[in-house]
Amino acid sequence: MNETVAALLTRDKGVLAADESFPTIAKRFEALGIEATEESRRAYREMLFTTVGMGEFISGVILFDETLRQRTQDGVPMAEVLSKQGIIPGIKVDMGAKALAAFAGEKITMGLDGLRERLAEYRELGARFTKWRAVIAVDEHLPTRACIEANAGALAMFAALSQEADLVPIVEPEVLMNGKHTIARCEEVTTLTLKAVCGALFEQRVVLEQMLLKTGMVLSGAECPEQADAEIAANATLRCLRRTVPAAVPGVVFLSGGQSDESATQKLNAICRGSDTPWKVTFSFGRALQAPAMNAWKGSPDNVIGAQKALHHRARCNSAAIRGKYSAEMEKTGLPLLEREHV
Ligand code: 5MM
Repeated sequence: MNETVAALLTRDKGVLAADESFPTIAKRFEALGIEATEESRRAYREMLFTTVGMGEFISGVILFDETLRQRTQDGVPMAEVLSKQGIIPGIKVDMGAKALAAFAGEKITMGLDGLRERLAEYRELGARFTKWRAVIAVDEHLPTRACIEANAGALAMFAALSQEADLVPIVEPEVLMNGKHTIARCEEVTTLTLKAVCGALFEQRVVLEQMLLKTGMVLSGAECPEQADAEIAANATLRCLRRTVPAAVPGVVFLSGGQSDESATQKLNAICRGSDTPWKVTFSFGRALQAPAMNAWKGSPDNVIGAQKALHHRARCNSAAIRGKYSAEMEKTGLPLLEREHV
């Protein structure tokens, strides 16, 4: 686990979240007129993972169960394709967020039943880390203490079981950005959530040194009329994390949460620029890394190179951001992708 943690946090690299469940990938494909089938999902993920040079900026990829069992067109297991690029395969092990009984508008993440057995199988299949996502909705009255506590408990049990199976857990409590709430309210909710999650991790004897925390940035709600800029968001995010996340946690990786790709990179840059933190900080974006690639791909083999260039470009921009070296200029001057080779 120590090696996996160190490799995931390799300087200048971050994690690609490509673990969309069936409903989520179907929604993303549908928006582009792509039919979601086992084959189209396979072809899409093969396109992502065979991007030449991706290993320069990406240390790990979070996979969905189906993908970990799939092979490329040439018959190479997806986990092996990633390993050949020097990228560590990981796996989403939760079974999705479902309605929390008696708490309208709130969700609890499922998947603890049978988890011990599934983890053993995932390790056999080549995964070296795991991920579990909890979602916390924000409005005037939400979240409730009960929802935060229930999700924190499940996250901690998932993390303990992962470590028992020699897999590094990525613990992801996501405070949703949907809503009209202010950045101050987001900071308040994120602080309460991270405090509860870190408390539960401690109670469940999770080894903090052998896990990563995946969190959202502290932002204004997507429908809030007053949108805080990158500097304000970065200060609020760092203040919140410093108050809640023990220094023993080796790394904090950010989700993008529905921000546009460039905005997520800009805010990551502001967080990392000149900040002195006890944990390493990097990205673990899903949409903000994949959106331009998926838009370029559109389900056609003719668009593979263009889509890979788009992924490579975003990975490179985010790598610059974690060094605090990203600028809007980079969006215009993307380096050409190397000629496609067999990886
Ligand atoms: C890639 O999206 C992940 C899977 O979501 P579903 O379980 O709903 O299909 C998601 O967990 C992701 O790993 C993180 O939330 C980060 O993704 P974003 O798009 O927020 O960066």
